[in-house]
Amino acid sequence: MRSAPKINLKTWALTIDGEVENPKKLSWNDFLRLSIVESVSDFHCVEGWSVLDCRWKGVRFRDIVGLVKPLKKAKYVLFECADGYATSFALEELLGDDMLLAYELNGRELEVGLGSPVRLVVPSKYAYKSAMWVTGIRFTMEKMLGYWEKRGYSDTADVWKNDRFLR
Ligand SMILES: Nc1nc2c(c(=O)[nH]1)N[C@H]1C(S)=C(S)[C@@H](COP(=O)(O)O)O[C@H]1N2
Ligand SMILES: [Mo]
Repeated sequence: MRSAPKINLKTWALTIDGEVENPKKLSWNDFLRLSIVESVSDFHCVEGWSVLDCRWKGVRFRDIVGLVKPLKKAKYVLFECADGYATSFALEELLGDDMLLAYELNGRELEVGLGSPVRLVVPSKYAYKSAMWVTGIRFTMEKMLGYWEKRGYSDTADVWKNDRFLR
């Protein structure tokens, strides 16, 4: 885990690009104008702990998809973070109701140490897939491996299949 980056909301931007019809660069205010939902889910770490009933508030990833309109050839999504961290998914894995770009947890704005202003929440995957301090979302044709995935952690990271490390 790298240390939390200093982020100024006045200059913060979320860049969404790659294989999409409508690339976007959202300011903090643009982001808050997207449709906001709440979603309660559990959070599982690959090291064995879980946090149950997290009440996240944010924007559904699916709505981001609707905004930028990925091209047919976009099959994967890479999340890039202000601290240099990255992780990626198959696009189809991110379309569920509880995949959020979250900015609040249990009624309070995220603290910097929890990924503020925006972190990804993907409850079906181990926590290393939940990118904090997200500043870039890139739709790609090819799979791009993330930080831990390059270092031997499972790329699928499915909590229910116990996909922790490459086997
Ligand atoms: N940007 C960024 N996101 C990150 C990480 C990181 O180092 N940088 N660490 C990951 C790992 S390994 C874990 S276990 C979770 C920790 O999230 P938590 O502190 O909210 O439990 O964040 C994930 N997201
Ligand atoms: Mo982790």
